Amino acid sequence: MSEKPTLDQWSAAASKEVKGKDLTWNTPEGIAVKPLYTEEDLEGWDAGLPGFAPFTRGVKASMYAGRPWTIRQYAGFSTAEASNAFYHRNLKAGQKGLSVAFDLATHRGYDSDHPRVTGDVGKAGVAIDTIDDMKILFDGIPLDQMSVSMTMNGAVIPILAFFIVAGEEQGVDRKLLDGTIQNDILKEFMVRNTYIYPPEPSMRIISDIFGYTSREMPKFNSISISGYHMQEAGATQVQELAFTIADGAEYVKYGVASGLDIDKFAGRLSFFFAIGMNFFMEVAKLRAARVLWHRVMTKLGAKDERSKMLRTHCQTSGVSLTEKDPYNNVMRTTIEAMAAMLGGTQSLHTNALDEAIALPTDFSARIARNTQLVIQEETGMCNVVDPLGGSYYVESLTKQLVDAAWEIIEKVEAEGGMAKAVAAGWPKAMIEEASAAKAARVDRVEEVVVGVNKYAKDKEDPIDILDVDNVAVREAQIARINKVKAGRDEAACQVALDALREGAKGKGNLLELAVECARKRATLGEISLAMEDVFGRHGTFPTPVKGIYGGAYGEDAKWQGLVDGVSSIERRMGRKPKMLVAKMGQDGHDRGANLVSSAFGDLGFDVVAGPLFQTPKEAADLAIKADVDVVGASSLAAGHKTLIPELIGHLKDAGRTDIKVIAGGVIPAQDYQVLRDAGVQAIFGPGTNLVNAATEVLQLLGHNQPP
Ligand code: 2CP
Repeated sequence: MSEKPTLDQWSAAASKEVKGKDLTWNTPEGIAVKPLYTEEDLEGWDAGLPGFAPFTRGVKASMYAGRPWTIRQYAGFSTAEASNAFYHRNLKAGQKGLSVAFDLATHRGYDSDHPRVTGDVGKAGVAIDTIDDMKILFDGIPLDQMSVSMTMNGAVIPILAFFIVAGEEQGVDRKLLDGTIQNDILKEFMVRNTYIYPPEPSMRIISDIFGYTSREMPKFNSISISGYHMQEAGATQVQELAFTIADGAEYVKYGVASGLDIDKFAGRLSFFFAIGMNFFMEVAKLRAARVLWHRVMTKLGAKDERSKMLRTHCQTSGVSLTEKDPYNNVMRTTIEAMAAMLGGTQSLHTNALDEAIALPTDFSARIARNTQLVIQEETGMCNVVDPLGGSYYVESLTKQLVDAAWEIIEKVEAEGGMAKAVAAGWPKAMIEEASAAKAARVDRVEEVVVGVNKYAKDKEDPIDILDVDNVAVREAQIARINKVKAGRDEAACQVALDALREGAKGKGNLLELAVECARKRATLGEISLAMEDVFGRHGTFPTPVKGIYGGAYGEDAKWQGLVDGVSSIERRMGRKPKMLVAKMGQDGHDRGANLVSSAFGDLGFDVVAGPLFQTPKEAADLAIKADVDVVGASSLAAGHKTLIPELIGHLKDAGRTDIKVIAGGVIPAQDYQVLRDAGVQAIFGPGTNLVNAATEVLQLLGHNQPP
């Protein structure tokens, strides 16, 4: 019998094959992934069994062998009628749970008739202004039988109140309402930006919702603690994991401080993670998350095992999708969906292939949904619980992620918890640094994106995408708001709103008070404003990170050529070229804007990072006041065709046609001509290489010798 080879022998053989090249892969998380894992890597690690603490291998003993995860596609289109029809079609085609996407006006607590939201109504989700909209949204969908997830954070009180009253008016006892509300404000302050109120009252709102739902809606998940948006904003998997678990710990502490018994509400806390392209890392991340949550909740004093069990929704990664060569997105989403299921998710959204540029069409939504159906029903993958359990690599990675995330969680704890850390700003800064570093890796082709920075097609064929006529949607919404207001008992409505306002000043349960407002037909904007009168509206200024993007280029000749170009413009103008990076409308997605600010700042531009949520007039006024040479309008939420032409109009009215306007973000090729006709001088779609973009901007500023 031949002798068993040793690890040293393997190492020598591998090294010989690759002529001594180091095969270690250093991931962005700072984890050194070896080319081989063996049982030696599992020392001191026991993954246990599924259904038993700490649930490393899954929260249920039988997992998908007993019941597969919920196919829950996130969707919302323009009006309640259109969305309702879409939900019915999807449920008929095999979807199992609903997940509502609201438009940004609704997220930010504005009715559709508010002047700040002209570009946002019905874009990127459904507009909900009144209880009537909510009733139409769920028409023919029995709310005691269908679990409904609602992605709402800022205007969480009126939306949940409308949902409860829509149930009441369907004859459904709220004890039977099943579903989830996102209700996760800490990550809004960190990365997603659809907050309304300042942090303290926002945290009170969450405790009030925990209090009300644990008492009145025992089947309802009161929060979806979300790391998804962190990864979308550029966080590494370790950052996503650590900050999400730390957010969860903070909510539990607030709930307990508000007088709730931990085991009365913790069993209904749920989570939400992004699943990107680093396949095994994502599988390990979900397993590590369950270990970490069990540890945290034990420390916080939970006794019931259900309070310590991390149940999660997952969504395949939006930022991993590309506008270029878009059918590659089907493969990306399939791989990500497999990572989510092998990690043991409870519920999953698979992105449609066109989601890098628009809301899905029926065609693309069908492929996305069928991706999950094929995995569930054709592959046999669901029949074995945690099939990657025991993999040396996956188990070792799980352990490494637990350890790496725990370090960050302990740092957060040492500094007084996540609310304090968010206020101090360092988690956001860490994520933005990771984001800038990633952008540089992709632009420098150190990270491959097939069809974008490698193997690109010579000519792209535009695909059919969905376009929403938001003028028509807005008019229809305004008509319904007026109808609801005309038909209500005005005095009774005002009494309910006054009671909510008083409750905000004192200690009343805000959700309970808002349910009464919804019954009396108060609008979403009115309910939000009653609280805003007391709490105020929160605003922030971006603080772009410095030196990370540029630092990655170092002495690179092309980069240095651009730096010299900026210097030559500076000599000619007697000052640095100046750019306003503008975010208009209620679109809080600031990853693109922050990246542009960082990269152009590193090149030597004087960058004015404009505040979020400006109107086109406010952005034009700021551009003129700051006397910029160029305005870069960043749009990631489909408001560009309304907002950017308006901005140009205001500059023109002020006689400042010399200020150049460029546009970037999620702008489909189909919209380029409209924008060019309006006067936009350069357009940068998703996946733009920032060095190439800067070359074009320098040319616009008269620097005609591109490096
Ligand atoms: C599950 N069950 C089982 C088994 N598996 N029973 C026996 N054997 C099994 N093997 C039971 C569960 O205990 C539960 O009953 C019921 O079946 C439903 O299962 P679940 O696992 O709770 O699934 P779910 O109802 O779909 O709930 C999943 C989550 C929930 C994760 C807990 O919070 C959720 O659906 N979240 C979705 C969030 C979402 O859609 N977010 C959209 C984000 P019991 O309840 O009686 O125990 S939008 C994203 C965009 C990008 C944005 O945010 O902007």
